[in-house]
Amino acid sequence: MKKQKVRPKPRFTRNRAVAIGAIAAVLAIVGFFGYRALVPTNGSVPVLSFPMNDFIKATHGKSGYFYLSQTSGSVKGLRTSSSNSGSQINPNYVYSKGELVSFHFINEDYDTHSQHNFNIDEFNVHTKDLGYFGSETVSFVADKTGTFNYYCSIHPEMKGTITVEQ
Ligand SMILES: [Cu+2]
Repeated sequence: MKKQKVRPKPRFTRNRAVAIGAIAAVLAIVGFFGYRALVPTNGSVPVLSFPMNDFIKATHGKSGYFYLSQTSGSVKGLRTSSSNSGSQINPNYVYSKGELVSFHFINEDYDTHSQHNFNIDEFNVHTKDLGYFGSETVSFVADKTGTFNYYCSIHPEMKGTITVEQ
């Protein structure tokens, strides 16, 4: 009788590799942004899912103070009337209900070095007043539908909307 060779069970299954990758990604986020970045501002426990990441900066130009989206290429979280990519002034964001959203906010107001902050009242999002080149990450769960304002409490002209769709 021919002896059948028993194939050893592979140690690294695809599923295991994916799980290890996911854990590594979470640890990388914690390492980079800190534990607080995983706790949504409108919750108390960390949410271990991949957030929609939006990068937004506060700056100043000829037209005054404004927010500028930092988006290269197409980002699902950023859908505006004009286009889907590039930097946009006071952009209007659109999300799906239930999404975890992370805003990475940075003060790049080279002109005036004024302080800036980033707020969305309905989701309890309030950054500190950040000085020049200060940055803060805030995460929230888009758990209610509607259109909400984000704004800088120091400069009334710095404002845009966040729409959460069903
Ligand atoms: Cu401001």
